[in-house]
Amino acid sequence: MRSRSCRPPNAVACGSAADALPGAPPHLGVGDGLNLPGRARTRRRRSVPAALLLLIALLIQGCDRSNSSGSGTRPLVVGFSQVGAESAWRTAETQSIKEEAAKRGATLKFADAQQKLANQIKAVRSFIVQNVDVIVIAPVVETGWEAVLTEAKEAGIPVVLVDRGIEVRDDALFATLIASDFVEEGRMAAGWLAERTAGKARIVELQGTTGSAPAIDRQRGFAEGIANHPGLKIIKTQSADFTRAKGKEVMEAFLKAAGDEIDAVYAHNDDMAIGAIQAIEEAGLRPGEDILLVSIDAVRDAFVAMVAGKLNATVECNPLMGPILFDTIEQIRAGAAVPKFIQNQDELFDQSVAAELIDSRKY
Ligand code: GYE
Repeated sequence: MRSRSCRPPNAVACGSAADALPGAPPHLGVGDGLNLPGRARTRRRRSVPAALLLLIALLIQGCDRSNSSGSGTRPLVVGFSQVGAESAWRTAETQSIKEEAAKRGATLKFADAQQKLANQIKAVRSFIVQNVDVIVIAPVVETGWEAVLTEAKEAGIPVVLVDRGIEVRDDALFATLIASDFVEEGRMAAGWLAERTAGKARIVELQGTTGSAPAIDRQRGFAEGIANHPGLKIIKTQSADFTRAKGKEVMEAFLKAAGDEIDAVYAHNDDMAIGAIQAIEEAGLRPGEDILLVSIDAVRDAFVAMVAGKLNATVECNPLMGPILFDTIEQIRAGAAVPKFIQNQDELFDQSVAAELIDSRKY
């Protein structure tokens, strides 16, 4: 099944990824395995050598570490395989997860896959060897996960997916997916464009990373959204890998090939839209006026571009996953049932609200 598109009836909608879930278990503290009162007592009993006591303490901690099913008293160890650092959104997500791990005294083993599935698989295998408590993956693409997730399952290590879903036959291979509904984001972008252009525009599409859940679903959602508007036509579509540099490069090629025909750009993320804005300006046209732009993420630079009148609208995709991720991990470790899909709620912002909201944006 395609986990990213599943909408089980028990899906939890989160008003904001920054909201903590109520009733989460108390956080674990660093050094809980070697607490001070115990050591103070040993000093009073002078007959027991300090080195022996230290050895016993380390052994106790070692036994506790091997118990990965309960929440225990030792600090939580999480392995996180991140896609890379291709966009401002991605950087914000990484920062949120690192900050939350530090806040809760958890050890985060972070691996940057540089956009490669092979690197992610290697990282997950290394987390299994290190016997981490939980493995968190932001999967670069949807397919290719069966074997390594089966290995994690056999090792008894729960896997939590963040921000992108995967396609696996057995969805018991992961505990939950925390993400936005990318199809809906595409529909929202299409709805805005249909309204703004009264249903008439020749559109070029900048797609995200080929084979990734957000690229597949944002394309699908947008196509669905324009289906009832025969005057809205996609005249060119190509991947620009979610980066600014490629967004600019692909837009330059579109402008060269289609010249005056382009009325609007639909970009699967803000970074590619910002790259396209540069290409449009360099071609002597006015982004936001001669060519309309709508994209997804709602990062700070998108608000800057909207205030400047160069980007017309952006659909939010909240990257601040840290708090909800660690709440969910604590629930899994406490043995509580968690929904298979925990959905972030997104909304669309356009130029009319950009100046008013820019200072309150958190990423
Ligand atoms: O929209 C884009 C990124 O997976 C939701 O990946 C994420 C997407 C995000 O690089 O900017």
